Amino acid sequence: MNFEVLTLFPALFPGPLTSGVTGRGMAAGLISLRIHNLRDYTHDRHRQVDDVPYGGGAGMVLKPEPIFEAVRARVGNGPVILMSPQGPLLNQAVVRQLSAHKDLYLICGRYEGVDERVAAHLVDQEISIGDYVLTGGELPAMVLIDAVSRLIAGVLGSEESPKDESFAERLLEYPHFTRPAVFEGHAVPEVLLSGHHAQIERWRREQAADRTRRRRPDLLRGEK
Ligand code: 4FV
Repeated sequence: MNFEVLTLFPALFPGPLTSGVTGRGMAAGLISLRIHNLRDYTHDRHRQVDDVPYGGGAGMVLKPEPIFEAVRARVGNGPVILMSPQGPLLNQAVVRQLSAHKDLYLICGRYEGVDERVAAHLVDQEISIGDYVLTGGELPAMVLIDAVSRLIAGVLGSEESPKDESFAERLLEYPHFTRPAVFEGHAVPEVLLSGHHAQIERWRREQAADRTRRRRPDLLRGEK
């Protein structure tokens, strides 16, 4: 999987992605990151990437020209995604869909946002990581890269497994326990020490369903 990222702050990358699973995935050549500096697609001596909003109002808006030029010069031919609060929320189903592509191109907004003609006439989809406003699209891009990378074959080592994890079946995950069997008087559930796999599997399914019912009933109703 090749990730291309268009950003005003290329130095933020690869950042946290060099550690752990994604770091190993990059070292193994299973995932690659190509960072593009938006300013490299300007041609005026001020290298202008933003301008005042038509209609007035505070803040600045990213201009369309450098973004269109950058995307048209891209290496890959997978989906072009604008990270933005206006997009549908990223979830595991969307992550799974994106992981089927060979490459993804991620556009990171800054300031008040990006000229609407980018969303309307250039990108394949907008994606939001949550209903809150960040200072930039770089952290959302890293979140998406991390989540998608986990599903690339060979990226997860034996100590992790994408199998039956949270949201795979729209359920929260069952509780995990490890040694010691008793910690500060809190014991691990007996069934997990029983070695009785069928009973353990049933307990885990019940736990996942129960905590989903209590904490995230929206998941059971299949709400987006
Ligand atoms: C965001 C989000 C987000 C909006 C204005 C960057 C900021 C600034 N992106 N999910 N939530 N972006 O807040 O994806 O341009």
